[in-house]
Amino acid sequence: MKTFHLSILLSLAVAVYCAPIVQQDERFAESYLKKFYNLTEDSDPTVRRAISPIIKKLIEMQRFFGLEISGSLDTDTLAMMKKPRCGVPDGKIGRFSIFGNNLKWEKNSLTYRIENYTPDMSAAEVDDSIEKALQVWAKVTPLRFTRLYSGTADIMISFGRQEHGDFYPFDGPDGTLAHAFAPSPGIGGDAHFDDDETFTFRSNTGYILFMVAAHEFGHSLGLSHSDDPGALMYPIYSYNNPDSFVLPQDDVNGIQFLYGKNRDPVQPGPTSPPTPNACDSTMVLDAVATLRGEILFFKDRFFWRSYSQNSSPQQTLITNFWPNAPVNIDAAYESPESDSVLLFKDDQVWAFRGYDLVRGYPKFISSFGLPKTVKKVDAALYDKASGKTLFFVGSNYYSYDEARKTMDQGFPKRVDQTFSGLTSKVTAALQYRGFTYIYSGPYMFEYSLASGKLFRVLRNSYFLRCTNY
Ligand SMILES: [Ca+2]
Ligand SMILES: [Ca+2]
Ligand SMILES: [Ca+2]
Ligand SMILES: [Zn+2]
Ligand SMILES: [Zn+2]
Repeated sequence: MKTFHLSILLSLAVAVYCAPIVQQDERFAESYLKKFYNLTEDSDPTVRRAISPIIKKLIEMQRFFGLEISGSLDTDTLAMMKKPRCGVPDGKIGRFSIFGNNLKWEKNSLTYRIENYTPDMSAAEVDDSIEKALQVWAKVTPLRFTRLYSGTADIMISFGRQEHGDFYPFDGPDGTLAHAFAPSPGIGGDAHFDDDETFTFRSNTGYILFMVAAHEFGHSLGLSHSDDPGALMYPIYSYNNPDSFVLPQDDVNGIQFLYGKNRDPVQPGPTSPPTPNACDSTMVLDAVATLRGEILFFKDRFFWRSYSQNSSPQQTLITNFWPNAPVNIDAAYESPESDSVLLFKDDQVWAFRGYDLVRGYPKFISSFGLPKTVKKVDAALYDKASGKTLFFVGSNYYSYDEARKTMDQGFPKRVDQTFSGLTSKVTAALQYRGFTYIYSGPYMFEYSLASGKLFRVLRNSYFLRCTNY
């Protein structure tokens, strides 16, 4: 992986060597850390420090986002910095957090006013998006919102571009999408949207105003950012269908910590499943795969990345890594032949090289030559020694030759014929350091694929270590 050490970058030699791009990235990273991690100009440059303030802030940012703590501006870190996000700085590491001193409204009846409109949407669509975004919070608290059409409301809502009347100018298209102020009189509670963005009601292009507004109103009510990648208060924008959106558990915990529960006798709407927890010993993983030496563990909308045996696995949303990827996948494997990771869901397969969807994907799984009767695969395993990929379907498995790109003759075979003792359903599979791991529920069977010998029965936690404390 390409890494640029910021400290080295400051030296002239490197700057001359690859000036335009690198300097641009370095400046971009520095302004990102100033905006979101309170990086300040070094007041006394003559004081020698063991670790530069930039690297310290970079590490803080990598920790918040669950990136590898490299202390350098590596490609993953730069990619995270370039994602569209909220303009409010990131706070402490941890699940939901609040601004200092339990900053909250001392009343449950709040007013809001929409001061102006974006040309991207009809006024009715803006009104509806704002109303629904406030209701996200009202549903789980005693908070109630009343719209004002004139005068000063607690939550003043406006669209603006660049310098727009506070000390936090917007930045043109992408980057910062919006920001909002914590509860207090005056500008407190107000939410500003960057009108250099294209906002949308519910289309796939542009930013869903409802999602951006629901996040910003979390700030208006007193929540700071969460490092739970499943939380609405995670600082990075992610697409959600506004019609089926349910406030994630972490945000419910946060807002109820400040305001308590909704006291209505009839609780409106469903609740959302919590973000999967590596410490849950009953968890059944959807799929497991390697990626350039790392292990990826898939569950629901998320996956964990395990960089090495020495660092704890980091959780992220699948769509934060691959915006076009499916969620709740069935199976996954890495094909070294095509340097890509393949994700399976129902009768389709997606291939990604780095962050990019490979051209021509998604395809139907029948394109491998699997029989039409196979509607989905339960797990996929790439065997390094033979260059074959095994597809597990019910109590059978098929073999695919990666080099010849054809299915092998003589299949399907019964799983328990090759993998002794494996009579329950295969849920995921992985080959790592020469051993073959077949997952069945929360258990993992360790085999030698060559001899078919079963060595150990382990739990998920063997690789996906629980690091909560
Ligand atoms: Ca206000
Ligand atoms: Ca922007
Ligand atoms: Ca599976
Ligand atoms: Zn935010
Ligand atoms: Zn503003």
